[in-house]
Amino acid sequence: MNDSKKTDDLALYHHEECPFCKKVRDVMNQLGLEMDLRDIRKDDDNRQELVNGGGQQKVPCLRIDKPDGSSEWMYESDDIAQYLLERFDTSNETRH
Ligand SMILES: N[C@@H](CCC(=O)N[C@@H](CS)C(=O)NCC(=O)O)C(=O)O
Repeated sequence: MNDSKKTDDLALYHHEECPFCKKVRDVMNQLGLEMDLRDIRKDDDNRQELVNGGGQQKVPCLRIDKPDGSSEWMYESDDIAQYLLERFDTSNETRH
């Protein structure tokens, strides 16, 4: 995977039955991203991490780890999709 698709600083809290989560996973697949997926129904540690870190037990939530050690917890599937597209979608870039 080239550096432009690196997602080491990202994790998606989700569960399989959630349609908003599916929407985000579809965008990830469309962009060819592999990401740390943390299912909150299959693993209670993931659920607790989400509640303790983000403050709400709501999915999807994208965790963005910052270089200074802090994390941003992004709720709302539309905001997450837009963030991923802005950061990773290179299909409209002009090639020289
Ligand atoms: N507007 C939100 C809706 C997310 C949502 O309703 N997720 C459900 C699961 S499908 C959930 O986690 N609900 C728990 C809650 O809202 O507290 C989005 O687009 O991400």
